[in-house]
Amino acid sequence: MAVERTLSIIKPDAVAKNVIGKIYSRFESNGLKVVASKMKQLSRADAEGFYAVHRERPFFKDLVDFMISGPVMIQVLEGESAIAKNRELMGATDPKKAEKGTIRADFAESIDANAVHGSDAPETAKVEVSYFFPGMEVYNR
Ligand code: IDP
Ligand code: MG
Repeated sequence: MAVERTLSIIKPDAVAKNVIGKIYSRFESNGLKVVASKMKQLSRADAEGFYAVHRERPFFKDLVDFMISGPVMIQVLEGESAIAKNRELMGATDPKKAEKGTIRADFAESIDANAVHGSDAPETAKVEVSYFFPGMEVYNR
């Protein structure tokens, strides 16, 4: 077990629903600490750069349009196995397939508007944390 840092985003749908606090509370009651945070209206360039790995996917334009449709809340979470723990709390990408009690099952409507983002591996966590919090130290191996 190792203490890790991961990047989390509360997407525009969940910010608009006024459930930032409810989602933070899931993190806090499951051993994850918010160690950096900011609310931001992403530009198209911000969102395209962040999701560059999905550039060739058919849903890329819709994803970017959605991510810039309103402000997002961006945070770095820290804790034991933070990357996997956050993914577990988030639930499956498609909220209809997400396990009961997960953030996506409870707060998301569709695969497009699915409430949260979370890094999926140590390498992506490192890149994603520095994308929004340049200079922040990450030691994930
Ligand atoms: P993840 O957010 O669970 O890691 P990814 O496969 O990395 O899922 O996809 C990134 C985001 O792109 C998803 O959260 C979702 O908003 C969107 N997305 C993924 N697959 C589809 C799809 O088949 N249709 C529409 N949007 C999708
Ligand atoms: Mg992903």
